[in-house]
Amino acid sequence: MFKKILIANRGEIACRIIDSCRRLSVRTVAVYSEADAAARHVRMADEAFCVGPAASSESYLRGERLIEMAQRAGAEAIHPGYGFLSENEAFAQACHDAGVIFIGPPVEAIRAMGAKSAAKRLMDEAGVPLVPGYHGDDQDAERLQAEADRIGYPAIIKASAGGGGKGMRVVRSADAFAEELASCQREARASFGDDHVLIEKYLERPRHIEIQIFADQHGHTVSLFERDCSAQRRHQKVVEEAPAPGIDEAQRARMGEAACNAARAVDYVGAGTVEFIADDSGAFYFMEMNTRLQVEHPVTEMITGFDLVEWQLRVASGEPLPREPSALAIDGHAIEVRLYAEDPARGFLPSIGRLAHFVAPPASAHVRLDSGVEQGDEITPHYDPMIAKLIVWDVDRAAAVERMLSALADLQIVGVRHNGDFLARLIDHDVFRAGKVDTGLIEREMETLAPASPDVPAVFFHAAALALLADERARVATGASPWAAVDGWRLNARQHRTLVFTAGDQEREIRVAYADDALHVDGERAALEPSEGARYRLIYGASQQDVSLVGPAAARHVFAAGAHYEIAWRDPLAEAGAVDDPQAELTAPMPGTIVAINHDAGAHVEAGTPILVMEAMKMELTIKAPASGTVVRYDCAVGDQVGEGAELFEFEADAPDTSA
Ligand code: MV4
Repeated sequence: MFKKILIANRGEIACRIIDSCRRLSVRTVAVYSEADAAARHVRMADEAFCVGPAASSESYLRGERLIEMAQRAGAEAIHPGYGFLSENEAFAQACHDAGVIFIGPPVEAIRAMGAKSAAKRLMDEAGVPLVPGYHGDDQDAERLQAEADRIGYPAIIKASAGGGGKGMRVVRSADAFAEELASCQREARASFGDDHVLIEKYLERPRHIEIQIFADQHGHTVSLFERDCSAQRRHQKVVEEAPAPGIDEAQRARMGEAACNAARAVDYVGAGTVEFIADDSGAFYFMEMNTRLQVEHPVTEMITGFDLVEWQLRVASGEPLPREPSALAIDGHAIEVRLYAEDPARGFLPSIGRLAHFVAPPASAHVRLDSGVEQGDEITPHYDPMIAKLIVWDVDRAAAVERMLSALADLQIVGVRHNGDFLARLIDHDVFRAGKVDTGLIEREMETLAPASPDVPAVFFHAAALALLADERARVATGASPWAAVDGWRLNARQHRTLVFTAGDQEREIRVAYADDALHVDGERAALEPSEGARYRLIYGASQQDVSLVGPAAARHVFAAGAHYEIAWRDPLAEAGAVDDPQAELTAPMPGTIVAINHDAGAHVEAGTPILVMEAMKMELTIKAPASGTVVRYDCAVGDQVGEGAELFEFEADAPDTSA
C-alpha cells in the first residue's frame, strides 16, 4: 500500500478520498486553488499546496504542476478523483513518465474509450451489444445520410469526441438529416475541435443503467453490479440507485458479463463504469465506458459493503482484487441524491453564497453524507455548485425511499437556495416510488414536481413570534435595546400585542399576551425551550415539537416537521420610517461578468425589458426592467467582473399615471 498520495481534485470527492486514506494510514497531500485556501479538503489533508488562481484551467487542470508537487511532497501516486484530469490520457501518460503512479486505468484504456466511434467498433468485435448504427471513419455527408436511411428514423447523431450528452442531435426524418448533421458537426468542432460523428438508431426514453466493474493487474475482472441513473435533467444525474429496480438475476448476469467483456477488450485495470441504455424488453446496449470512479459510486459501496477508493488504492499498488467473485453479493438497496445550490423555481439557476446554516442528518448505517463543505463555507461560482451527496441504505427499495424522505426532511440549509425539496418531491412521486424511472421522467413530470404553495402551518408563525419575544427580552437583559420599554407589558397582566409576520406572499397576525403568568400565543399557553444549537422545543397548549430557528426576526428561517419557511416580522417602527424609493438600485444576483448592455443611459423602457446580460457560473442571466421607467445611469461596463450584490445600474420607475 502507498505511504503517501496526492489528490488532484477538490470538494466532496477529495474529502471522500482522504477519509479512506486516513483509515488505511496513507498520508494525503491536497492541492487547492486560491479560492479554496480554506476549503474542507484542504483542512482535512495532512499537507496541502496552492496550485494557482481560482479558474480550473489555472489550478486543478495544471497537470505538470500537480505532478511536480507530488514529487516534491514525496507522494508515490496521484488520485485524480472525477472530472478535471481523471480521464485525460496525456496526464496519465505524464504521471507514468515522471515515475508517479496514476490511480486509474492504463493510458491505452483511457484512449480506447475516449474516442466513441472507435470504442464502439471495438465493443462490437468483443460481442458487447450495440444499438444498430454506423461508427465508421467515412464522414462524407452523403455516406452518413445513406447510413442513417439504412438504420431508419428516428436516428441520433453523436459527436465521436463527445460523451455525457454533449454534441447530440435527434433526427426524426430523412429530410431533416443534412441540417442536423451540419449543426452537430459545428458544435462538435467548437466544443471538441473534432467533428467526427457516429449515427445510431434513437431509442425513446431509455433507462440509463451502468455497471461498476473492477479489474486488477493480475487479469481478474469483476462486476460490482448495476446502478440506475435514469433520473436526470439535461444530462445531469439527479438520483442514482443500486440495484436497478426491476432487473432480475438473469439480466444482471448478462449485463455484468457484457461490462466485464468491454473492460477486458481494452485490458482495463482499476475502477470503471460501463454505461448502457436499456428498454422495457430487457434489451441493453453499450453507450460508453467511464474510465474513472463515478460521482454515484457510494450506492454501490452501500449495497456491497466495500470501499471502492480502498480497492482503487490496492489495485494501483499491485495487490489483487480484495474479494473472490463468489464473495460478491447485493445487500439491500441504496439511493443517492445530489444536493445542489440551485433554485428549482428559477430554472435551476445556480445559487451561490455562504452556507450560513447547514445541518444534516447524523451519519449511521442508513445515512451517509459526502460533502466538501461545512456550515460557514462558501459555494463559489468557480466550480460545480454541488453542496453534498446524500446516500441512504435500507433492506429494500421501499424502505430506502422512506429513509431518503426522512433524511431530506432533516436537512437544514440557510444561505443558498437548494434543490432539497425538489428531490423530496421526486423521490415521493408515484412514478419514482413504482420504480418506473426513465431518462424522460423529470422533464415529463416537471409540473407535478413544481412546489405546491400550501398555507404555511401555524406552528411556523408561533415559533417566529416566540423567538421575537425571546430576542426582545435578551436585548432588555443586556440593556442594549431601544425596546427597553416593551418588556414593561410583561409586568402588566393581560397586556397583549399583535405581531404581523409574512411568509412569501402570505401574511398572518399573531396575538401574544401574558395571562396567568404565562405567554399566550393565539390563545394557547406557549413556550420555546432552547435545546442544542439552533434547535428548540416548542410547547404549545397540550402539544410539543422540535423546531429550529436561524437568523434575525426580519428574515427568520424556521424548520419544523420536515418543512422550512422564511418568516419575516414586519417591524412597525422600521416600516414607519421607511419611504418608498422610486429609484430602485438593480444589483447582481451572483458574481459574474457583464456580457451585454442593451440600452443607453437615459433610455426609457417598458417593464420586463432586458437591460443587461451577465454571465455567471457558465450561464447567462438577463437583468430586466422592474417597471416601466428610465435607466438613469450604469455602474458597470461590458467586460466588468462584478461581485454578488454589486449595483449594476440605477433605474427610475415612471410616476403612476394619474391622468385617468
Ligand atoms: C442515446 C439515447 C437514445 N438512443 N442513444 C445521452 C448521454 C450519452 N451518454 C448517451 N445518451 C443517449 N444516447 C441512442 N441511440 C438517449 C440518450 C439519452 C440519455 C442517456 C442516458 C442518460 C440520460 C439520457 C438523456 C437523454 C438522452
